[in-house]
Amino acid sequence: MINRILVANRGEIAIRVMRACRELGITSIAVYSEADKDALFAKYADEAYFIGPAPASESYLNIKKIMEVARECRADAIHPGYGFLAENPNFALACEQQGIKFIGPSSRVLELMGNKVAARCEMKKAGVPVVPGTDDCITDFKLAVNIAREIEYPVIIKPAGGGGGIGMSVVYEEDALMVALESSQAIARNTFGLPDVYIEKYIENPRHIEFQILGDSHGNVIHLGERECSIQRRHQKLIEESPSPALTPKLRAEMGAAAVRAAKWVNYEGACTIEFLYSDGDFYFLEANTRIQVEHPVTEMVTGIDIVKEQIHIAAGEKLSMKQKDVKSNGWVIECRINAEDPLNKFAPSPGKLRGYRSPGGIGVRVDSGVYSRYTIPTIYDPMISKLIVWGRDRNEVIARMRRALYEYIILGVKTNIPFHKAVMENPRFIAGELSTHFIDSEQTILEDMKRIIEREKPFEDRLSQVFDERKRIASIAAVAAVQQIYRSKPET
Ligand code: MV4
Repeated sequence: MINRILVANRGEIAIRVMRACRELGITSIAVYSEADKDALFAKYADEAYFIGPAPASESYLNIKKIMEVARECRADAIHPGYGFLAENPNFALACEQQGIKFIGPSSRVLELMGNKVAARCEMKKAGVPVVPGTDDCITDFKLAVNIAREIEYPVIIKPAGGGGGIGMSVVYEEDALMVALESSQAIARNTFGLPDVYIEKYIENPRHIEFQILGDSHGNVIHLGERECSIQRRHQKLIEESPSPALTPKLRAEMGAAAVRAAKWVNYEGACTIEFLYSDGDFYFLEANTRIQVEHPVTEMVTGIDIVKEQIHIAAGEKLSMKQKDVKSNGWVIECRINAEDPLNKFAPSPGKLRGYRSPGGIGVRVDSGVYSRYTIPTIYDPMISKLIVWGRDRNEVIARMRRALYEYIILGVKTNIPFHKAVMENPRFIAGELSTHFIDSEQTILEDMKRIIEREKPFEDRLSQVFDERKRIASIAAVAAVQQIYRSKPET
């Protein structure tokens, strides 16, 4: 039985986990840093403990301190959220040793999947398609030359120690291989403490399609369908959707079966994501994410399944509450990540005080957030304000609804990427479902569209700033009035 869960994370994901706890009658316990004294998650929790200074290394990454609190407050289990310690085998091991249930896979699986060369190797053995490439780390330059010749240029060099694009380098010809290898190894050594790199055939214009997996401690594994996350910037996902416009039922079944095979092969317990590159009807295993992901609500909204609750049931040793045939995808879902960043200044972080805040609502709209009106977004952590997740019966309806919701969203005091999302929701290629991981770079008009949208909204924003004055109490009414005026002055299409 799990009665008390310590949430070793902050922000919206901490609240997301605590909401599941509340529905299950479980006591939620927050840990918070100096920078999060006013944060919503620390107030939402049933209990909250201060764990240290603002830098994550001294608080949210401090295994010793968090385990100390977990012992003192008699937590049965720890939910790590995403980021921070979520995929740290040492943290999972510390939990295992102290008899506190880590809500996630075993330290052994974290270790295995954390090494991308080992993961690739296991997936090959499991019969999951991988990109042509090396089965081992590159030990010498001659070997690298031979392998690259065999798989043919372009190739991509990747660090074994980490995903996320850091230290990756695309090589188009043999002359550039040596320099690229050395630079990747240097970056890998510095960032992951492991210089090992490996080589794969470079897939030029792929889509990123990932499958949500649930596995219980009795060996049952199912998938909850896919999410397409092709719209990214610098390896940061900005928009995710389900289903993927690229998949046919046949491909979905094949990729889903491969993802289930992958998880079964390592006896996966908990929720995880199997990432694939997809191009021209072919798909290749990329990485396994051994945690709850930022974009998990997309799957929740399209299947109706509460993934965090399932994680908790699985951690308690229960069997999955549904079988593969019970999983049904209904309609279409899009998620936009709303960040405090300046879209006209290369999306530089723009933290600060939210002088006015009103989130959208209505049918089919979900907002997962850790902020509130007049809250100051700390500079020291990532600048995500919220995730706006919208459901529609089909893709056209969900796009129209997302646009509607984006225009209802009032955020004053910090710059946000909402204009970017508005521009994408009216982009012809996006509307046609023609996505790829190079979408943002290849759509030249998005920047111009954003500028036009921002210009158009300036007068309303100035007026809104006045009515959101702290002494006034009519902010919501003003917001609704402004929405109508802004939304109606759409571009002449
Ligand atoms: C690739 C690739 C093309 N070919 N591997 C980037 C982050 C990491 N998760 C894997 N990444 C890629 N690996 C091969 N063999 C292209 C990318 C890639 C990418 C992947 C998913 C989403 C966005 C991306 C943006 C640029 C490159």
